[in-house]
Amino acid sequence: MGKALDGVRILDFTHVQSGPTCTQLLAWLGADVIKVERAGEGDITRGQLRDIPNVDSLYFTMLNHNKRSITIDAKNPKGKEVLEKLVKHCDVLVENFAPGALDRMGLTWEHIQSLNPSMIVASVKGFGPGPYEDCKVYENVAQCAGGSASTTGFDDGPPLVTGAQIGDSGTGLHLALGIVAALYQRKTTGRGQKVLAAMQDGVLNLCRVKLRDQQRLDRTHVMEEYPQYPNSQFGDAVPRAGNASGGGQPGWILKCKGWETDPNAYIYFITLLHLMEIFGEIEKWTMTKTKFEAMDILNKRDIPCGPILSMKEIAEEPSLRKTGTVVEVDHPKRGKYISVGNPIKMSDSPSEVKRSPLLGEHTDEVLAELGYGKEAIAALRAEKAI
Ligand code: CAO
Repeated sequence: MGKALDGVRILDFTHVQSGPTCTQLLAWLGADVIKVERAGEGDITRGQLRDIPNVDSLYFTMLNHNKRSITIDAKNPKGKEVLEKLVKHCDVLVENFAPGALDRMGLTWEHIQSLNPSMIVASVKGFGPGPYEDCKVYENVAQCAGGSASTTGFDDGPPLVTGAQIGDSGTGLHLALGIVAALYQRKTTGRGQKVLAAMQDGVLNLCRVKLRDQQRLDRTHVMEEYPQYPNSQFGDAVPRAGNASGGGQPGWILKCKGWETDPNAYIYFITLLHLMEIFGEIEKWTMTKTKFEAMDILNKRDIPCGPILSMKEIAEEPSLRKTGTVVEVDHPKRGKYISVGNPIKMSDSPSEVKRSPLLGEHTDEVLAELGYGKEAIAALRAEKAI
């Protein structure tokens, strides 16, 4: 069966997490993703948080499925020539270098346009235009600058970052959507365009309900679904809401049977009036049930709730395996590992998860597609351009 993005070629200049999340999704949707890396080290994550010596880390393998890898020294004149050929050959360039790095490589928007006017140039940056536009940014910086940290945690504690990678993976998702829309628009205009997803903006988009609450607070000075109501004071900014839900349905995390020893023996419970008193009473009951027993009983009565699942439980959950949301992948150097598959399911564009490429695994193959013969490839290699 074909794939939604069959025929789309991506020049993937991404590294670390945000950019690779985007290009991995595009690859699952069928695009041919050619990942350009520096010879030797490659994407820095190949070597970070390794669990097996000298083998690509899970950090790398789980973010770079279904891609091809080519090594090019972008600062070598001959390497630059190869890159320029790739610019002409591809539909989209995706990058998440520090601000200015692409320009310093000579790949300015104007130059790319002169080589290929229909090329879409998609970037993740930490901040959009403004006072911080030149800053380098990692996940937690974006969570802090995008409003997530100030609204996460308990009222009497410090701001907290969340384990969900909303700054990196969240922004990668936003960028992928921008690229797909730009490809669609190109069908009528014939032109490429720049697509920018700033991490601060992506996090703020995911914290949209908290900006809603800021305006409610400005007007009414209290918010009845927050745990601060009615017993403590609201200040002038949206407070941390503990485990209260961000929607109109107040909820809390309650202990279940086994909570004394199992850090994840809890259930998320949603209810309405007299919150804390009700939660207190319900918790007396949930503490007599495991979280799964409570889930079964409550769902039969149409009461929304959710067990706190550990990563171990998620990894072992048969229904997630069945849908391909959790997949087992075989890698020539590390053997079998599990990963998150494509969370977007399409009836006419199924995703198969293929292992991540070894560093430079497809250099010769891609160069041959660009028209380089064996001798030319050997010469490039001798000059360390590839
Ligand atoms: N050949 C030659 N040079 C290459 C190359 C190649 N194939 N690939 C990369 N380089 C060079 C770049 O040109 C750059 O060189 P200069 O700075 O000298 O021009 C250099 O490698 C470093 O790139 P970088 O600035 O992107 O990397 P960094 O480690 O300094 O910063 C990061 C990393 C993530 C902070 C930065 O890239 C960034 O802010 N990116 C945007 C935001 C983002 O995506 N953050 C998410 C990171 S995941 O938590």
